[in-house]
Amino acid sequence: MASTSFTLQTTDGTTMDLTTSNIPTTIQKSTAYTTLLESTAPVTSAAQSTAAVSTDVATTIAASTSADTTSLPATTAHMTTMKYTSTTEPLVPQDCYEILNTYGRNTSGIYWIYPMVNGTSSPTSMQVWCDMETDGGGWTVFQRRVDGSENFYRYWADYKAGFGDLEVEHWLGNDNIYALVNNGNTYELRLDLNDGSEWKYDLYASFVISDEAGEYTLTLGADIGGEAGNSFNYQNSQAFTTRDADNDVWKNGNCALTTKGGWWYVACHQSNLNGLYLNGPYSSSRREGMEYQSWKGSKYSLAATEMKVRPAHLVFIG
Ligand SMILES: [Ca+2]
Repeated sequence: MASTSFTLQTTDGTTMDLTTSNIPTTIQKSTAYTTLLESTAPVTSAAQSTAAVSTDVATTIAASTSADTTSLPATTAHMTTMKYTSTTEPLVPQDCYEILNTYGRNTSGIYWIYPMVNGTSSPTSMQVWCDMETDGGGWTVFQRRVDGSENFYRYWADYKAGFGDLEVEHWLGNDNIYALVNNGNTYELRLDLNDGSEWKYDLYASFVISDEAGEYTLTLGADIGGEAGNSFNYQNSQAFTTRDADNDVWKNGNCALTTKGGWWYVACHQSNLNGLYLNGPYSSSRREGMEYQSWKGSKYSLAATEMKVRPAHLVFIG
């Protein structure tokens, strides 16, 4: 039986043994300097996260590749991309923009990312849906509604951890969103909204939430584009509220209980994208639908939504 081991020559002259124990699934030979390790699981090996290899790594791998390693499976959209380089650039992707821009993956789908909260030393690994199509792609999606298949009227622990199906309806989870948008980059926020017949969007210059101790308080930058108005801005500076955690400013009630979502409620909302999936106009005065007031007014529940972030590198100030 042929060996499945590789030895990579690193830039500092040391060698690194890559065996089946630390190559989760595949190794892909690409152009020099962009050799990729890909897997269907999070990168957990310390060797993987610290290795640096020379620009001739592709040649090195080719020389040591045995027959059974060359037949390893092809890349799919569900694979993590990991880059070994001789520079100090990040060795694991922080977000979908990096997967697009640095690793060259331009197909929308599920990917592993490893955002690291600024000032800490260990990344938070998570799977996300990457939108690689909208306005050039590179968007990390953290909310999607599309058919009402998922229940969004949930508790604090659910919103904290995330729920749903990344392929369909989901909430990425407040802890994951916190890690993502506090990794040192400034992220712009895009809301894609559909009323059953057409899409409109709303774009904000920056989007941050605090950690759980800060009740995931929302800090939103200026509205910088889109045709849907700016109703999300009304929720700015508010803590997150769920049916079992009343952090809103309504003294005599809980907005999450009344308007049936988990959100940055004030008393209560001009947007309610985690509200009930009512799909069109509705008559209840409780305003529990997926509203975006500045576009469709109140008592109109949207048919589909996505909330997504991308580094604000395209925003020019001055
Ligand atoms: Ca309250």
